[in-house]
Amino acid sequence: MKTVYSPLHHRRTATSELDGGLLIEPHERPSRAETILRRVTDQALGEIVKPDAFGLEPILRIHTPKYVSFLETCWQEWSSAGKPGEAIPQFWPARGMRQRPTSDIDGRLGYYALGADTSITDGTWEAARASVDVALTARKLVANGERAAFALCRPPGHHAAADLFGGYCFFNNAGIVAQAFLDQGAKRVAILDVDFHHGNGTQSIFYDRSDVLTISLHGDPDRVFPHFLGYEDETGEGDGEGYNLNIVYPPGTPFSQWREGLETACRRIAEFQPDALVVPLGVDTFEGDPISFFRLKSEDYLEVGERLGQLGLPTVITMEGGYDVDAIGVNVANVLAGFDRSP
Ligand code: SP5
Ligand code: ZN
Repeated sequence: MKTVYSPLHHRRTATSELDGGLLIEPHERPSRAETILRRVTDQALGEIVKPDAFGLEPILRIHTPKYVSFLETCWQEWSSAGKPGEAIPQFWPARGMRQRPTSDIDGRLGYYALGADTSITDGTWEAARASVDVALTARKLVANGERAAFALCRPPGHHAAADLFGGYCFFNNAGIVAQAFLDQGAKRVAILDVDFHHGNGTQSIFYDRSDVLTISLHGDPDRVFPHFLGYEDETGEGDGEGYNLNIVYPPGTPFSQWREGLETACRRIAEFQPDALVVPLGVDTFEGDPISFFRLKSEDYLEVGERLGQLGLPTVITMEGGYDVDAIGVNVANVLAGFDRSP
């Protein structure tokens, strides 16, 4: 399948992530995308395509105008306030607090943040915009008849909600693609999130809707980020009741166990009869991932791709997490190759 890629991802080159009480080099780094690009090129999996520009309109179908303009101006406000480092949120509207500040950048930053793992830097806006364009270009390829397309998105998107950034995400690329399918005439779209972490942003965006089925397979949030969402009793609300499915796993989960959830997910999708499928793909399920706790092996990703392909749906795959940079290229390319070889 074709891969959509933009070198503008390099504009997202943060230097600090708060982890274990230290500011470390972020796990979500530019070499991730470069390693994937090299592998899909070397394996000749398909043409590498540059993105078209889609503007803000499809983003504003998912994200609030205030959030979008905050992201656009945050770095400028932060740096012109004379702050020496990257914009890292420190203060939140925690329990018992009430107001929403409109002036001070620390107050606004905390309002729109879901965690302190993600800084805002010079170039973050440009890279996040380009990442959406990559995703929407992959969608257009599929709408124009490709069986599937791979959006090599960076930064990732599935933790970003309508007005929240964090978990290394700013715009919900997969959600924007799903909404674009609907806006172009699809009746139903399924999103199957196979990243190690719960797709909290995607779940929250579509939680009260029955036109988008959201499914996420992930590490038990009682033990791991995003901590406060992603439990199995979250099944949707209102019209969306029954249209969200969370499948959680404990530390040490091997592929033999993980694939049972994939099978459950695929059966639910087939029953839903969507017009299109979006797959937020993280390979942080890999046994060597530095921040995760599943035990998938490189060859397992071939079978993951093959099972996704067997659904027989027009499919957009968006890149999410995966932090073992040495293995990320092989693992992602295996998913794509597995998909392509499925009948
Ligand atoms: C897109 C995606 O995969 N985002 C994940 C964001 C996770 N951020 C919190 C990471 C906390 C890492 N703690 C690491 C402990 C390492 N021993
Ligand atoms: Zn992840």
